[in-house]
Amino acid sequence: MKKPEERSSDNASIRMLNHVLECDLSTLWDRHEGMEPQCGFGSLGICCRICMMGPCRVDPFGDGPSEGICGATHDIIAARNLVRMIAAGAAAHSDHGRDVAHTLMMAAEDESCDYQVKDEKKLGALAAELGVETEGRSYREIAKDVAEIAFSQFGQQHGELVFTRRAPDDQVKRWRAAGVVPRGVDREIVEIMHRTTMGVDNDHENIMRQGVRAALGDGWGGSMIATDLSDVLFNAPVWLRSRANLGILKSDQVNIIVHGHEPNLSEMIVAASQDRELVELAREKGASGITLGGICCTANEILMRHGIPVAGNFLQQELALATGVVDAMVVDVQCVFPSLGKLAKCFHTEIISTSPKAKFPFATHVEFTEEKAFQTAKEIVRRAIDKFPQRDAASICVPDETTPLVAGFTAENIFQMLGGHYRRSYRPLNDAIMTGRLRGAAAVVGCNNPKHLHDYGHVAMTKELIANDVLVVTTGCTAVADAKAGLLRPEAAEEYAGAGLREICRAVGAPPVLHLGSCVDISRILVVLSNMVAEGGLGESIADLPVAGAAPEWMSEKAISIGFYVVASGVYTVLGTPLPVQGAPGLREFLTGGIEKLYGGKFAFEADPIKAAHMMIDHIDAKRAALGLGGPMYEVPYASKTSEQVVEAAG
Ligand code: SF4
Ligand code: MSK
Repeated sequence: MKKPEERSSDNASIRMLNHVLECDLSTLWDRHEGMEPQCGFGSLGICCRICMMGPCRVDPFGDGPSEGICGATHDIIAARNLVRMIAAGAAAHSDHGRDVAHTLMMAAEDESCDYQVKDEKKLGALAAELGVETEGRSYREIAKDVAEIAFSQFGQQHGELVFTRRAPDDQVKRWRAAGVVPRGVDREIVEIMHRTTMGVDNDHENIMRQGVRAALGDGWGGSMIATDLSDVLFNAPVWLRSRANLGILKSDQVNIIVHGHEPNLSEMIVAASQDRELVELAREKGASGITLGGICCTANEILMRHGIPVAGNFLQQELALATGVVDAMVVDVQCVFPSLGKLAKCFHTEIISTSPKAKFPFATHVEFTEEKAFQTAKEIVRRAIDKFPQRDAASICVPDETTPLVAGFTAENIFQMLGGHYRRSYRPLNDAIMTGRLRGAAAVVGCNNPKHLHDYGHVAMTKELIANDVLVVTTGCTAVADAKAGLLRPEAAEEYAGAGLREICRAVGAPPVLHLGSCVDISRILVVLSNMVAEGGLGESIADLPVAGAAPEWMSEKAISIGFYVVASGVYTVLGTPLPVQGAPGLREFLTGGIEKLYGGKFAFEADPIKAAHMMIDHIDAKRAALGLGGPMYEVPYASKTSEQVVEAAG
């Protein structure tokens, strides 16, 4: 069995892993080790169970069968499996977007609804972009039209998703040439399921074309709708300070953790946890107050808009329960372990499921409906308060670890931060890249995965990038890992950044790693990239920009969908765990090579985060050279081959 330090690089998690060992509790790390060796056919992507003539497994070494019973080859089998994963990931993000659109519609139609439009400025900007008439109309009428347009994007059968207009013309031309501009979010997902059923699409590149189309429907459709309409309803984020890690839980307070993804629920829990009557009730039960913390992306949603502290990321969900001070863990959808209910039985903690789409063993189900949102949120908080006196003092272990952070960046406010008060545009960012003060930018995003040392990949890669004057933007569980490691503090620029990035951070007071929100907020990164192209001087398309992406510890089907829409938007993307295509040479070759000709981006696979960071920097330097830009302004620790050539060429 691996030691705690071999499972996590995060001090609070190591402390908790020691504690769960002492208490003889099992976590996902134990289950992961018990599962080894994992199925090679599944890992390589060459097991097919699409029809019941099978399941079929084709041999990766050429000794056994080279075709399934129907004649499907390695490439066909792996491509079908992979696009079905894209379909699931895109569906998850997009269903989230649909729920937010539903909430906006309710807020528009019902004055007494618990949800109301909070950001009229963002609503106005969105209305103008979508061609919604605003003159002489109430914000409710405008919001209703915006919500209608958002709804239409899911079921649309023809045409192009409206937010694809945000992409640079050159990128859209590539999509049109490849026939992958998404028509409707749902349509592209359904077509994947049709094309991959037995005996339909049997050309791996053609199968992947539909995968790209559905993924673009996620990034430039469902996820973008989720982000923009959440901003309208709950306010666009602003920069704020908060803290991260399990030490935010307080032994003398009622502790509630919200875990999952959709802000419809978490926003109401935030309001209910601050309700005066409920805080008073908590005091009557002997607590000094109510602490709310988040796990996974719902943590990022309430951090970005309210500064609510983050309890942890994906692999910390069981460790949070093991502290013995979580009175209720409230979950909705996505990334929630089915193991939580069983583990919670060892403590006084109540696991409360809330979505009709997601029920869990040993959880109490309190169905959350937008129609009775605040009332239900109060009921949930009350349940947590009732649990407080039942804690077992002997089983309490709260690691004394929290780290300060700055979060709350968006495509709209990032340039204000980087441009300062007097240059509110993307010009300073582009200028910094053109002069070499910034070498480029990178998005480091994604989950945790027990196949990797918890958080190490995120943090090591991010430190290597910023040391080399690459500005990092982050979302999801990477953002939480970086927060815990102190990389979201402005002071981190002094401690870890190269001289060029440090100068910029000093001038504007920004951290060297900018937290842009949850996984659906990767759509904000697409808008940032489009704005950089529109600002001028860095090429005609996203594919020309000196930028790269990475997901060092990804695990989710959603991450596959994200990877595909990012690559198809022109970004070179390095994954810490390979896509399940290693047993399919033609498909692997296409995704790491040929796909670039179509869209400008491609995948690479590298488990070592430092090597992966260097691959990203090599790519960034190659893009700089292609734009005719010089090398980095200051000496940097990693000089890529390209940067040496650039320096030589510059004399
Ligand atoms: Fe086997 Fe073909 Fe059926 Fe897949 S679709 S299970 S490869 S027979
Ligand atoms: S929560 S999808 S583990 S980033 Fe978005 Fe974290 Fe990955 Fe879930």
